[in-house]
Formats: sequence, C-alpha cells, structure tokens
Amino acid sequence: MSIDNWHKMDARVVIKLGGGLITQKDSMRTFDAESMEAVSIAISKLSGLGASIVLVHGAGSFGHILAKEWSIVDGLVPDIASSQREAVQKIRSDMKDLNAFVVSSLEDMGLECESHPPSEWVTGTGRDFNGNLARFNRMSDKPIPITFGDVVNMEDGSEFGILSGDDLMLRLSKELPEVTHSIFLMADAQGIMDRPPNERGARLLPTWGPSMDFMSEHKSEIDVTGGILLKIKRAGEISESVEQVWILDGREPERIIELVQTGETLGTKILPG
Ligand code: IP8
Repeated sequence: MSIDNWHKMDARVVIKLGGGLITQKDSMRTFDAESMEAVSIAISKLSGLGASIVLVHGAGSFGHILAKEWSIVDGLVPDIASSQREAVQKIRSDMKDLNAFVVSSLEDMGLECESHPPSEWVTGTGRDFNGNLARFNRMSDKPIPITFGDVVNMEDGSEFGILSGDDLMLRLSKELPEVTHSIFLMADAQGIMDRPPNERGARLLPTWGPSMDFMSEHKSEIDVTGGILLKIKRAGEISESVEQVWILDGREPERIIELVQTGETLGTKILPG
C-alpha cells in the first residue's frame, strides 16, 4: 500500500511503552534513554505520516520497586500507614520524573506532548476506574496526549491503589472513537512466545487469542500489576473492538511503521476470543 493511500485511512494509534522497555526494571529509577530514543524516532515518523497518536507508558523501576516494598497495591495497611503514604508521594513524583524523561525524548524528535498524570484525574483501579477520557480525544496529530501507570486515590476506604497502564490501554483503545491500532511494546521478546523468551527454542506466535495456551515467566517479585499476563488479557479484550491489536518488540520500533503502513509486521497479532 502506498503512503498516499494510507494517509486516507486516518490511523488512530494507541501505543503502550512497556516499563521494562523504557527503564531497567530491577535498578531503581533507571531510565533507558537509548531504547526510548529509538521509540521516539518511530513515533515521530508515525506522526509525520499523519497518524493521530495516544501514548501510555508503564512504571518499570520508577514504580514497581517501591510499590512492592510497601504493598501499595493492597491499599492502606494501618500498621505501616505513614511509611505507605510517604511511598505513595515518592512513587507519584518518580512517575512524573519518568514521564518527563519520556516527553523530553519525544520533544527531541520534534513532537509536542501533553501529559495527564492519573494521580490528578483518576480514582479507582482496574478496568472500571473513574476518570474522564475526553481529554484524550483529539483527532489531530498534536499535541500527543500521554499518560501512565500510577498510584491513584480510591473511593472505597483503601485510600490508594495502583492503576496499571494496561487498564488505561484497555479503556483508551475501546472508548476513544475510531481507534485503528492498539500496540503494546515489550522489552524482551518479538511478541508472545510459545514458552519463556529466554528458553532455548522459544518461538514467536504470529497470532494469539484468549482461548490459546500461554506459558509465562511472570516476574511477580518485581511487577506488582500482573506483567505479561495482564497485558495479554487486556489486549484480548481490546481486540473485540479494535481491528489491529499487536504485541511488538519495542527494541525494533520501526515495526510500528511497517504495521500501520502494510497491516503486517513481525510480532503477535491478538485475535478476539
Ligand atoms: O507498569 C504500574 O503501571 P504498569 C504503576 O503499566 C505503578 O503496570 C506505579 C507501579
């Protein structure tokens, strides 16, 4: 397909930059500027082609390490309340720092962004969080709205909880009008593999649906929100209403362009159950 034809398709692309891609997950507050730069170049090309883009990013080592240490995902634990409240403030400010690194990398490639930290507009966690998504509804290419997994307030007495970027992906992909592509960029594999990616002989599954088997090596000691399992569950749900849902290798971000231009690339296409 020529780029001229593709222009007329008005692609609207929601992309999640996995926390493991843009940070070193096991090293506190370590931003991966090199991976991010490659992603920024691809996103800038995508924007140059006229696509409307919405970005979500994960927390990686700017969120999961402290969240795990202080059991933030379980909400308020009275015995450790004051340490937890301190950790909540620290995670929120670390997440804003991570977002600033991401935005600055995108700006270096000439993109304009508008950040929406969930601690300021969301209450509640999981797929049914409360928050007005209208702020993301722009059909122009700039500024690019960007949000991220965060610690949010709860209305049920647990005081705080963790909203994953995967739940933001679900709601944005399903509720914004005319989303054509929903793409999850991972750090350590070409897509969904038939066994843990670092195991010998692991092979890429070119398609995956919720009814298919999947073996994961979920690093629960680091990731408080559910890792790859939550991602593929949400991706499966998104595929019920979005045509092109993909898990791609974020280390090869050019594949985003190939996918949007041709409808195919190396990665895993998610099919509805
Ligand atoms: O990395 C988690 O977001 P995710 C957010 O998108 C925090 O699951 C603060 C751990």
